[in-house]
Amino acid sequence: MGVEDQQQRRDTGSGDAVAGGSVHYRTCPLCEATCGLEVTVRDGRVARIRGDRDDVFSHGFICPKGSTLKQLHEDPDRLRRPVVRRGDPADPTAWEEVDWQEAYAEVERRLVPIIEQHGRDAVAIYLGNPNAHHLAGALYARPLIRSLGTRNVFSASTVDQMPKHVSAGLMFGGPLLIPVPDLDRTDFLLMLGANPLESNGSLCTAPDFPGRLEAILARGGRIVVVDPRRTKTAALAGEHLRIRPGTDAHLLLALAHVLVDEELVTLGPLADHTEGLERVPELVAPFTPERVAPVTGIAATTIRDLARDLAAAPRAAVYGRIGTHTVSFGTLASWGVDLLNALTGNLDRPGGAMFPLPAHTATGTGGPGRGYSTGRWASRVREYPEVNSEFPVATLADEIFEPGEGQIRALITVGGNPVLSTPDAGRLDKALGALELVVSVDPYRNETTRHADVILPPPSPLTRSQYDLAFTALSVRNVANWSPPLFEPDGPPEHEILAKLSLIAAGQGADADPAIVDELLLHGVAERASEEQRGGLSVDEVKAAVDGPGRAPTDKVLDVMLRTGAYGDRFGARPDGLSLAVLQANPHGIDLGPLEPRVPEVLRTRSGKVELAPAPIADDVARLVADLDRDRTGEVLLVGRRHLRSNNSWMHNVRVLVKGRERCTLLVHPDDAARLGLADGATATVRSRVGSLVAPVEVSDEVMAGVVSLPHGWGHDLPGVELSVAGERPGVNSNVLTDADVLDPLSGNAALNAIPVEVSPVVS
Ligand SMILES: Nc1nc2c(c(=O)[nH]1)N[C@H]1C(S)=C(S)[C@@H](COP(=O)(O)OP(=O)(O)OC[C@H]3O[C@@H](n4cnc5c(=O)[nH]c(N)nc54)[C@H](O)[C@@H]3O)O[C@H]1N2
Ligand SMILES: Nc1nc2c(c(=O)[nH]1)N[C@H]1C(S)=C(S)[C@@H](COP(=O)(O)OP(=O)(O)OC[C@H]3O[C@@H](n4cnc5c(=O)[nH]c(N)nc54)[C@H](O)[C@@H]3O)O[C@H]1N2
Ligand code: SF4
Ligand SMILES: [Mo]
Repeated sequence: MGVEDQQQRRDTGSGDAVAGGSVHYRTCPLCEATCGLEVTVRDGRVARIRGDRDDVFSHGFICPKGSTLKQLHEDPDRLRRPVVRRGDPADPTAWEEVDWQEAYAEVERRLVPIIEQHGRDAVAIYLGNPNAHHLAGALYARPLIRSLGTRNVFSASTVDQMPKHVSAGLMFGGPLLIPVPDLDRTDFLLMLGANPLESNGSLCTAPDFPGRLEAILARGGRIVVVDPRRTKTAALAGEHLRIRPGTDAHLLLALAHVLVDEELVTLGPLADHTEGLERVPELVAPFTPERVAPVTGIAATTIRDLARDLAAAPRAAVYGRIGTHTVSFGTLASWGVDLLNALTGNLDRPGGAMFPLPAHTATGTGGPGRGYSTGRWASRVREYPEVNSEFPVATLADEIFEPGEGQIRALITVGGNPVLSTPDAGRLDKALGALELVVSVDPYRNETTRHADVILPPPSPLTRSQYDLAFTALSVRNVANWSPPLFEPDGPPEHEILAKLSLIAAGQGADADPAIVDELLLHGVAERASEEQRGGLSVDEVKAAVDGPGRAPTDKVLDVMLRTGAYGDRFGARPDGLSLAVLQANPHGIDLGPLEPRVPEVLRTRSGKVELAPAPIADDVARLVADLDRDRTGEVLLVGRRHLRSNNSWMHNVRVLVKGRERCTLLVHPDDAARLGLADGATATVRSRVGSLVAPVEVSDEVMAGVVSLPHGWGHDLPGVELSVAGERPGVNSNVLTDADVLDPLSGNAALNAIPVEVSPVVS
């Protein structure tokens, strides 16, 4: 293991021994791993952050980002007050700090006429990744969307995991019914397009993912990593299959083909709970290992052996992430993963892929549900189907540029940086510049928010309570953990900002009381709670039960969810059950045990069964068959990568994370370097159908020949950006190369990997 990995385990944060001070525990909100942090505060400042050894889930694990909550809190570039832009973003005098009331008034003054003149669809919203990591984003984004009343809803989900939502929706009946690999009990993990040694895991919440992988090997299990690059995860696993980017769906269906062909299919616990098994043989028939081998670059014998080993393993889990989702066959690959889990008897079985039961949700009631569908409406310009009430962010620029009824004229961004994170970013950057109004809820003036007319900055994460609604539902153990705010906020909390925007959008004016929205939200959950426990508390009694001095409105809503949830105290009916008060008394979290089988009651399909061959997916297989015969000679394909010390686009302003060697480099295989005349340390021009950039070359056989790799989230040198540290080494924006026209048709997810490029030396 290299130095960086060791640092990942090390238990220290900001350094020196801390004498005195008070100690606080909280969950890190920065990535999906949800590590417990121990924060020492002295003289009103963070003195040290390290891993909380007593955290029931993370047991002291921390990565280098966890301790930088201190630096983020103290970052002088973090906005403390709203700013209004009155001129060109690049002109420093154009940016004026205003007070909150003025900022809201400015939003009202400019937003309301746009709605009145051009209708509600003229205002779009983009929600970024951090919204999934805190209560305000998770609870208050929906009311905002509802008040806006627009169909132009976009989010980072369509540059990320939307294919998983679609396959889960079609197979299990709900977009959030995502099976999670049971890392701690599996004997065989087949992992495609994920690099948890850098990312710390995704759609699989497992603090100390590296340690959990090592434990698989230590107990005699196997890990096979499928990735075009020999990542740290591949190195740890010891078994690495290099795959041609964009061909995981082909591989997965070839594995299924072998299972069918060699009669290795065993549904195990699912035997009485599936529908559509009879369609599987015909769907996978074209994907013989021999035909798929030249496409994927993985030998036919290897594919056969892998399928046999998967079938033979006592407990196996197949897991795919970013590399399998952000490609044009994303939904097929996502289906392929769970199809394999099902066909090998590993779906819903310990050590296989299982459904978590988080504390804030109730158990399913059983019986068939209403099923899942997409395309209830379509986007205006490209007619992309709505998926989970969103359109692909890849088409946001189209909707801004194309004149006509319904054209987007204003955009609200909340915790997102689409100028660095979405495809054909150069075009989107221009599109944002052409809007009549941009409002951003964001702590930084960055590549996206420099286009804002008003920036409304939320206070630092250390000023809010923390409970992970999203990631407890994707977790390898059922765990509940709540952390109180550590410091007083230096401005209104984020739920209040979002409530204010909701009220403005609803026409109630900039002076309306945000408590109106708090009350609506609480009333909604209280009403449901009251109905669910027939004969129990009235709505008002539920509301009174979760009230408390100084309690944030988000925490009241959470308390209702917890108390009526699967482990809840049902407001006293189950005295040893969970409530916010119980979590408050347990600062290291509460472990609710390993995942339990949940089929069939978890299913929400119309049939009440696991749908193994849902029609929209079955129909899309023809596209994959056609791709088998595509001529690929001479292709050079671009893929992305993540580094442990970064977090998408927004943590490059933390000096301790960006020091050291340049990380925004183009990885090129030595054979390609020789062929293209590229030397290590030289610069190369990379060109795609939509854009080009110049990046420093790092020659390495880490990547396979015919593949180049560039991380995303860089390119901080745009005029008007106020990130002093990030600006020192801006890097380049890889998404100027990704093509907004190439997406996964079923989910609308952008293809951010497997981008055809031309690479040539820069001649100086
Ligand atoms: N080429 C390529 N592109 C990719 C990817 C890839 O692998 N390759 N990955 C994709 C993935 S998985 C994702 S999730 C997206 C991310 O895409 P985005 O969500 O658009 O981008 P982030 O970089 O996460 O930007 C987060 C923004 O939120 C702000 N922020 C941070 N904390 C808070 C907070 O508490 N409240 C608010 N309101 N704002 C906050 C930051 O300042 C920043 O502006 O990028 C995608 N883009
Ligand atoms: N340090 C850090 N941690 C993060 C983030 C971060 O930016 N930095 N971002 C967070 C977010 S928002 C997310 S969604 C998660 C993502 O978590 P992961 O999915 O683990 O993300 P990556 O590290 O990008 O790993 C993707 C891998 O896919 C490979 N790949 C690319 N194309 C293909 C392909 O066609 N097939 C296959 N099989 N592999 C391919 C890449 O080489 C790379 O190794 O990480 C989260 N955690
Ligand atoms: S792994 Fe993720 S949750 Fe854990 S400390 Fe690092 S950033 Fe925070
Ligand atoms: Mo993501």
